[in-house]
Amino acid sequence: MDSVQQQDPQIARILDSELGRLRSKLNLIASENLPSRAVLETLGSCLTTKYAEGYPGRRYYGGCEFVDEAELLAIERAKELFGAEHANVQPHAGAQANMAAYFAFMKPGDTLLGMNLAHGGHLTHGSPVNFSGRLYEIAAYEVEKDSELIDYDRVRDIARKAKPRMVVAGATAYPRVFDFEAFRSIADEVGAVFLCDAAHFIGLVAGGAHPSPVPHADVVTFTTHKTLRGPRGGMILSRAEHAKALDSAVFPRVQGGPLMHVVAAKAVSLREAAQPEFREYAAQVVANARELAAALAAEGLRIVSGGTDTHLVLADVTPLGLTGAEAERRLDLVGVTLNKNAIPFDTRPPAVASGIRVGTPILTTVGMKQQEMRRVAGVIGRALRDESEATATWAREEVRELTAAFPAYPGLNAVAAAAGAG
Ligand code: DSN
Repeated sequence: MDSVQQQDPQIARILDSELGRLRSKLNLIASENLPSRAVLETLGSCLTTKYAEGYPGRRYYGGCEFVDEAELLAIERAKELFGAEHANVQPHAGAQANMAAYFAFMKPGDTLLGMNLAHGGHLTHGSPVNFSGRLYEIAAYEVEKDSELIDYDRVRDIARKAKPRMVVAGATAYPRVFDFEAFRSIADEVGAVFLCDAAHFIGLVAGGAHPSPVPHADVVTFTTHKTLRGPRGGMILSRAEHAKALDSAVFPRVQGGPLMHVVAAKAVSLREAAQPEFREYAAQVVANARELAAALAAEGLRIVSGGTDTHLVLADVTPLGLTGAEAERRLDLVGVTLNKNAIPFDTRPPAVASGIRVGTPILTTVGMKQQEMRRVAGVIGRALRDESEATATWAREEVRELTAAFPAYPGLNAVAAAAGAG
């Protein structure tokens, strides 16, 4: 701790400020979470120094005996937790996990069927500005205009016409459970590989609060830092038959040396996710999101698809006469952090958007429950409807009371966390 403060006061101040921000705002970014202090300490450990290109027992560097142990633990814990035949714990992020999985099964020019980004998909599911949209022919499915849900018969029709090599289920802003059996049957019918990008909901799967894609998909990719509450990073699960193709796609095709401090921190978070308390956490994340959706609807926002099955809610703010960008700005002023988000069939550009996306992983980690969700929705609704200074003062006080009662990282010193001293 002292060394950062003494050697680099500018960075020490930034670390302190960021911890202060986490503690003083209501953090509703659906893709973020607060990993445990054990995860933070492992991230700040000496494992960051180690080059370990290759896999346990097959490295290109000496001195890997201890990082081998860490990686094997992460692999075994992932397989056990998710009931998977194979795990690769090295992807630096979700995008690299997807890239490796695509490289394992597709050649440039092959067709990928994924969810349209504008309807909730992800950049790596075929956006023209991403490598996926540049390397592959893209066929996209969307939600239906009336229900804002996926119609699986329509996905099947698109797959029959496009004949994709890979079908991808998964999204960043779809609040509903994907029908994995339907995707399996569609993939089988057209002879495609079925990949589920479970980045957003994998922690709910670990905690038993969401169906698992593992029995249905050929490959499951995800990030470890969202609902799973681990370090920033990616992971791939698969059937044993695909292990070799996926491993060689991660290294050496997509990545070089794995980040061994992150791999070890993944192992720590997988152990945490296997504990009974994590099941309670996952169930509460969903209960909180459902409560938040209902309370936001009562505040006059339109809830996309009418509700949620997961940790996130997509809400249309146009009934309040606002854009998503304006809503994000107004809420930031009173201490509520979230992101503007396109809603299905949005007529506004993504940088403006008509909606906001809110998620409950962080509020649930700090201990909030349904009654706090009603207060959070009250802050959002009133701050969006009324820009007066009196309302802003009331909203800031609500945020102050809630964050004081449910602090992020109580007792933690920001610089000490970064140094691994806790
Ligand atoms: N950026 C992530 C999210 O916010 O959903 C997806 O990668």
